[in-house]
This record gives sequence, structure tokens and C-alpha cells, in this order.
Amino acid sequence: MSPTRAPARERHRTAARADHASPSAALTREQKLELYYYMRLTRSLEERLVNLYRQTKVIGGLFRSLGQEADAVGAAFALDKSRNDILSPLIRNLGAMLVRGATPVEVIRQYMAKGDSPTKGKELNIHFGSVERGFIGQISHLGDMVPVMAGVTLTFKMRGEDRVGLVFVGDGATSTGAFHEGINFAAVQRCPLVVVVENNGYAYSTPVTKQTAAKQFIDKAAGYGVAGERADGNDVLAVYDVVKRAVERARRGDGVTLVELVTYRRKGHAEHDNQSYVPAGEIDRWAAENDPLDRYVHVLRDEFGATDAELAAIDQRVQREIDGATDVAEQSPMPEPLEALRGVYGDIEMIPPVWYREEVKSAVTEHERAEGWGTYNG
Ligand SMILES: Cc1ncc(C[n+]2csc(CCOP(=O)(O)OP(=O)(O)O)c2C)c(N)n1
Ligand SMILES: [Mg+2]
Repeated sequence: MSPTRAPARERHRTAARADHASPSAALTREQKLELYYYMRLTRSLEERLVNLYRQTKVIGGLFRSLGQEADAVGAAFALDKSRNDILSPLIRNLGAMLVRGATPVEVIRQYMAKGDSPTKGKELNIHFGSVERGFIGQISHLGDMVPVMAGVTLTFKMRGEDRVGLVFVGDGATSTGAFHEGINFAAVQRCPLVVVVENNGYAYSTPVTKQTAAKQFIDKAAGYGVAGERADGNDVLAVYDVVKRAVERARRGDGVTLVELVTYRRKGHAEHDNQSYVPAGEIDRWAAENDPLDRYVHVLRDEFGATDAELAAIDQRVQREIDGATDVAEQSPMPEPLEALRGVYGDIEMIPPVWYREEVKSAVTEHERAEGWGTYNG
């Protein structure tokens, strides 16, 4: 069964733009085009990664956010860079990392496990962070970033810093103990935290109807005593509006908001997943009726007067940037073996390691077994 039917485009477009006091009404034309740029960059960069994956140049799995670009980009856009707000992304949030300044070359190097990638081959895909740029590295274990971000935002409060944190979790992650403990703690402490639940219909092969008996994820907000708001995750301006309101609520000291973004995962959990568990026609329907990029192109053209030439220029810029990044990343070296020891627990001064028995010749030239074993020592 389809967890959430593709909403009618018209209904959501009207809803998003009916309120002239909504935060997105204050976005400049340039910012509105920037939202398009980041969504297009996310999609095209992932498409390039698929090409590299099929050439066996990607090490490990490939995780797509096809159809979810609006929620990652719109949510990250609602944070304030100048105030050093911070977010914690998951594998579907490449768009959020790009908004915060992650670069295509870093992402491609990381997927190829290159020696000059952000984690120098020690981690893969988009598992990397940059505190300076306002995104922290993700822990794979579902839900664990909620208590981490509760702690991060508690430090903002204790230090009197005017900063807000945002944590992304999937529908599946809401079923973990870590999610419950983290959001409860943040709620009690009135941390300046926005918890974004990306309801994309599935957690691997488990549909939302088998994940929770709640009708919608924001119903859980009442149990924690926090605000809850739900929005169409495929409408980038609606996402921006709902998250911006939550960010403002956090900044003025009113604590946590649980934001549910309704979207749809059009690809499998990762590239190897053939989605055989998805009912026939569901993916095609979302692609045809509710693609976040198609929808936003219509809004930009019909409501904000963007021209085809303007949009084509952005597409070309994205293509150029990705082509350039691919060429650079392909030239990058693989990591040196010793790199595996650096930056793990801290960079202590290292003496050259002694490889296996290198300095202990006697052990290989003479027997090292107990006499009693009676082994030949010739
Ligand atoms: C505690 C825990 N259990 C299982 C996994 C394996 N796992 C990784 S992602 C995933 C599905 C996540 O679904 P959801 O939270 O809805 O996020 P989505 O992939 O849909 O973005 C699972 C089961 C894990 N990482 N952590
Ligand atoms: Mg999910």
C-alpha cells in the first residue's frame, strides 16, 4: 500500500503560497534561484556518482536522494550561516551538505575513497563532517544523531550562544530508543533543536504503515511536549517555511519542534536494492506527479518569472562544476596504508611502525615453539 499518496500539485502550491507572511515570501529572487541550483546540483551529482558506480569506481554503496532533494535543500537553507547554526545530515541529505558548503569534488573523492578525500579513505559516501561549515559527521546507527544534537544544542544554550541545531532522521529512525531518549531530553532541556523526520515512505523495505501505528509522525510531538508541524517535503518553499518557523521558535527560546516532511524515496535503500517490495506503479506515479525539481521549475517560471535561459544557465553551471570535479577526483591518489592510523583517536606523534616481525629475525630464522611441542628445528 502506498504510505502517502502523491499530493495534487495544485493544492500544495496554493497552500505554500497562500500566506504572504510566510518566511519564503521574504526570499530574494537570487535566493529562489539558488534553491533551484542546489536541488539541481544534488540530483546531477548523484547521477554522476551512479555513472562512476557502474564503472566500479565507487567503493561501497551508493545512496540516492532522488525525489527528496527539496527537503534536504529547503531545510538547510532555513538555517543561518552567519550565526553558525549547525545541522547533522544523513545519507539522503547530500543537498543539505551542499547548501552548507560541501563541494562536489569532496563528495566524489569520498565516494571513491581517495587519499585526499575528507576522511582519507577511512569512511565512504557522505559520511564526513565540517564543523567550520556547520555540518557534522553522521553516525550510521539510526536515531543516534538525535541525542548527539541534543547535546550540541545544549552547549549552545549553556554558553548563551545564539545558535540553532537541526537533525535529520528518517521514518525508520523514529522507532529507535535513541530517537526517543534524544528528543525527550532536548524537549525537557528546551534545547534550540529542530528535529526533521523525513517521511519518505520506507525504511529499507519496511513501509511506514508497518513502522508505526501513529497516523502521522507529528502526532508523536504531543507525547514529548514539543511543537509539531508537517509539510509537503517535495515543495521546497513549503519546506523552507516550516523549517524556518521551527528555527525561529528555537532561537527565541521556545525549544524543540518536530517537523515531518512528507516525501518519497524513488530509489532503493541503496543502488543494489531492486525495490521488489514496492507496489507496481507507485514510483512512476511519484515521478510523474510529484517531482520536486519539476514542481519548482513551474513555480519559478509561473510565479517568479524565471526564464528558460536563466534556468538553462544554472543547469550548465552545474554540469560544468560536476565535470570539473570528476576530472580532479579521478586524478586523486588512493590513500597510503599508514593513513589508516591517522586521525582516528587523535594525532599523536607516531614512530615508524615495525611491520610484522621485521626487527625480530630470530623468530623467523629459528623455531619459536616450546620444546615440548617437538617440532622440527632444522
Ligand atoms: C540501529 C540501526 N538499525 C539498523 C540499521 C540498518 N539501516 C541503515 S539505514 C536503514 C533504514 C533507514 O530508514 P529510514 O530511517 O526511514 O531512513 P531512509 O533510508 O528512508 O532515509 C536501516 C534499517 C542501522 N543503521 N541502525
Ligand atoms: Mg525512510
